[in-house]
Amino acid sequence: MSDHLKNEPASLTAAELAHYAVHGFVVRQNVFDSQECEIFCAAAERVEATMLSLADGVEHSSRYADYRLDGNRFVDVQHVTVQFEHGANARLLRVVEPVNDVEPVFDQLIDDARLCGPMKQLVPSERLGLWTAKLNFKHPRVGSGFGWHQDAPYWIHDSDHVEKLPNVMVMIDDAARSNGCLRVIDGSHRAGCLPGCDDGRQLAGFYTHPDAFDEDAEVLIECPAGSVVFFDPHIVHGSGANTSGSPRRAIIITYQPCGFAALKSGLIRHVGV
Ligand SMILES: O=C(O)CCC(=O)C(=O)O
Repeated sequence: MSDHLKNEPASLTAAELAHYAVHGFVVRQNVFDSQECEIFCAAAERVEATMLSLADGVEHSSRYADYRLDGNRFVDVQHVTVQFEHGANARLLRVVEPVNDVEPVFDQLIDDARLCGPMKQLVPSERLGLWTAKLNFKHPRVGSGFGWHQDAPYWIHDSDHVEKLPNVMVMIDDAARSNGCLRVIDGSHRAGCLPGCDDGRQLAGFYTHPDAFDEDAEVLIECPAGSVVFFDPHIVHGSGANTSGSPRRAIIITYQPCGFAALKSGLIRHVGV
C-alpha cells in the first residue's frame, strides 16, 4: 500500500453504510498489506513477552492485582488488564487491554486514516476519541472461544453513549472457522441491549441470553489477514475455539466522539490529531 493511500480517509461507500445499518457490520479486505501484518504480528509477540514478564512480578507490587473470574486468571498491571488463556494453558495470553498503552505500533494504528475515516461516519463524529483497544491472541490449538455477547451492556456502567462506540477488528492473521474467526448474529444490533444469562457464572450477565436471539442468523467472518470488520456495539457476536495449528490474532479498536475519557486509563486519547 502506498503512503498516499495510507493517508486517504477511505470513507465507507453508501452501499457499505447501508449494509452496516441493516446487518450491523461491514467487512473490508486488503486494507493492510502483508508487510504491515508482519509488523503487527511482531508487535503482538512483544506485547505477550512484556506482559508475561510484568505479570510474573505481580506479587511484588501493590499496583498489580491478580485474580480469577469463573476460574480464569486475570492480572491488572496498573490500568492494563491481561487475561490468561483458559485451563491448563495459563502461560499463554488471551487478551491485553488497552494494548495501545503497551505497544506504540498499536497506538499508531488507532490514528490510521483507513480506520478513523470510516469511524467518523459510524460514530458519527467529525472528531474522534479512543474508547478502548484490545489485542486478542487466540493461540493455535489452545485459544479459547468467546461466548455470544454484546459490547454495549458491558460498557453501560462506564459510558452514557454506548450506541456511539463502534468497533473495528483488524485481522493480523487469516481468520477462518477452524482458528476461531469472529461470528456475528446478522441484524441483532437493531434489538438494542438484550438480557444476559443468569446461570451462576461470575460473568454470566455479560453473555447474551440464548432465548434473546436467533443463532441461525450467524454469519462467520472468514477473511484474510489485513482485512477489517467494522461492527456495531449492540451486535451479538462471539467466536469459536482455535482448533487449528494457526494463530488467529486480531486487534479490536473502539472509537467514540472526542472529549471523553478512555475506558480503562480514564484519560482522553484524541484520535488523528
Ligand atoms: O476475538 C474474538 O474472537 C472475539 C472477541 C470479542 O468478542 C471481544 O473481545 O469482545
